[in-house]
Amino acid sequence: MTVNVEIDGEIAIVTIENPPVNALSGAVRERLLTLVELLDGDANIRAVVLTGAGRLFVAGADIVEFDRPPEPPFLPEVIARIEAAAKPWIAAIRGAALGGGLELALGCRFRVATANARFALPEINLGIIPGAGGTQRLPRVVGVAEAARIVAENYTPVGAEALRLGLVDTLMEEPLVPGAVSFARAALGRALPPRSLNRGVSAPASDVWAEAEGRVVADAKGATAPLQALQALRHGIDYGAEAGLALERKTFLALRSTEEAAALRHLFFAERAALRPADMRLQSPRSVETVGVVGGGTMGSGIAAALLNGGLSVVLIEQDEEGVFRARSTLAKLFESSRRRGLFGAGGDASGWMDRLETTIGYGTVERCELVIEAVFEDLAVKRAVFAELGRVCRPGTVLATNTSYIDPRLIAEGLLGPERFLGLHFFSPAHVMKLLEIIPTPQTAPDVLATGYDLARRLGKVPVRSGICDGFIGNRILRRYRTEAEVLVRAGVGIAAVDAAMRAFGFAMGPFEMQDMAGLDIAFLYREAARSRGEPVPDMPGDLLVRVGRKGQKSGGGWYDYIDGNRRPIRSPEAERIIAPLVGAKKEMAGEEIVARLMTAMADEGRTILDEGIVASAADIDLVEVHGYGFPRRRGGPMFQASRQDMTITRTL
Ligand code: T1G
Repeated sequence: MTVNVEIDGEIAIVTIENPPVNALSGAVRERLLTLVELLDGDANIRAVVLTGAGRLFVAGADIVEFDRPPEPPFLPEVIARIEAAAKPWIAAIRGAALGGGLELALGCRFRVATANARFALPEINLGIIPGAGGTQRLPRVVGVAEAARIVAENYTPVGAEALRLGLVDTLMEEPLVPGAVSFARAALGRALPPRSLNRGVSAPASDVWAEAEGRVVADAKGATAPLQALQALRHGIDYGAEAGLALERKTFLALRSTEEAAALRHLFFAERAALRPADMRLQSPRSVETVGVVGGGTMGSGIAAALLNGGLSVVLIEQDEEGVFRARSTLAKLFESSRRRGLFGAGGDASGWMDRLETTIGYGTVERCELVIEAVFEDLAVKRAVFAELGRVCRPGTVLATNTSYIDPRLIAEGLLGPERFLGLHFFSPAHVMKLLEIIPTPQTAPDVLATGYDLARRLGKVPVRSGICDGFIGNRILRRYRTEAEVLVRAGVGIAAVDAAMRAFGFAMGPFEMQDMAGLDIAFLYREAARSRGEPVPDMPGDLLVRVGRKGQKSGGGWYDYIDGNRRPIRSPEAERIIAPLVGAKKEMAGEEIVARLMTAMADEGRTILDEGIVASAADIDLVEVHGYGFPRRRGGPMFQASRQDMTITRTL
């Protein structure tokens, strides 16, 4: 780590160089504080340009430090000293000014930036709020309404938008630093603007707060930080900047040590580590620009949409005109949904999304694909037939992938020409939304083919998790255990609705029974029946009794719950309870926390078994599977994180 100083005439140039993202570690803060004193005392210096080495300005505070008590000098103190400096500081920003990086720039008298520079206060994604003046300086620079969106809603102005807001004073081309030095010289010839914190700010119309609060609470999904960020901002508007700073710091310090913040930091680092496993760091992926997708059903179309969203070209292969028509109409809907979700940027530019899609019948044009993903019916014979064709018509170097969700990829690849180029890429439905990608190599998969899977995940903005080969890989195995444990509770007399309510209160969008009604009870039933036909001692479960009388979930009009007139709202079903009664004990009251603990324990137990079998590399990977593939509430960190915290609690109480 260094913070370098160069002198250009009467201008000092201070460059933060703390790879990989110029995080404001304790050493950087210390050096900045020393420098502001030095430069203030140097009569030859009239202004200071502050910039970051490399591709971005500053990514924020050093998140690694958050697992320890805060260490002085504290960032608010450093920023306040820069803001109070006798010589004006000019922040020269390229790439990104995030979190504490934006707060540091707001402490400068001016901000100049390149057109690609992004400005954000992403602290709420870490379960905290800005802790170094962002909630107070920002509204005084850009106004309350815009500041509320940046502080509490992840609004990220870029370049020209930041200029329009007044967040930057001017945009400039590279080379940035010489431009900033010239800007500084010119600024010295004019009256300086007021320091950010001293700028006037008018209280907004009362509906601004009500609207912002409504949006923030609606989007928060139970997370506490966004609303508290907004409250800190408002406190400073209602009671003055000093009061706002005090509440901001108090709230930041309180949130920094919460379970939620620890969980979100755990996922932050796990997501980054997942993209760059140690054995892939020296592997070059094969070049892929055009991807074939075999099968235009729900999964195939979703995968095609994810590929198109990632900027790749797609050849979607169907068997007949009807299949092509169905796939194209599905893709048109997915295009609309991606555009509505803002996936094509503010301008809504679809960057030739549909132009990069070719739909075809048969394998006539598949030889131009560098990767082909099979997404046909989950049947071994059908998949084998597809790969027999692909092995024959694709170029020898083309990577071949199966999207199977539970069939052993080795069986699918049996007899395949060039098995080293084959692997499993298990997408999760809806594939253009769900971030999880389970990557399943076979023993023959070549390292550069595996690296191609990881590179595809990166380009699609997905979270890759490598899985060994077992029944259900990682996620479906844990899901089976979770559902079984939920049925064990019902068999013990705990109410179906009580279990679902407990898991919803924990943060799941749906409880296990509501979710199974949506997905279909027959999947678990058929799995258990298959095990029974293999002679395995699988006891009857309440769900089996329901399926046997045709109650398969929403698709059959009822499962664990009743559904009236096609309405998807689950209604308690006396009929279902009558059917499962032979397997259910006397009614048993169980507190929601205990229900959660039982189901978390079951998930973590299965996770530990999966780890022990070497199916997955780390407990954190299991958490990524659950959070990004199965709706595990992000602010809880995942079942393995939960278990580790319980263990810590147990250790602490022992
Ligand atoms: N602290 C420590 N390490 C960080 C970091 C940070 N803020 N940001 C990134 N890294 C590491 C990351 O773990 C990875 O490590 C490497 O840098 C490259 O990251 C006081 C309290 C900046 C947009 O939330 O959004 O300021 O795996 O793979 O895709 O109010 O990193 O190589 O060992 O993500 O090019 C607020 C978080 C902090 C920004 C770059 N700031 N970072 O993306 O690279 S809290 C953030 C990002 C705060 C103040 C509050 C992204 C990026 P490794 P990467 P990238």
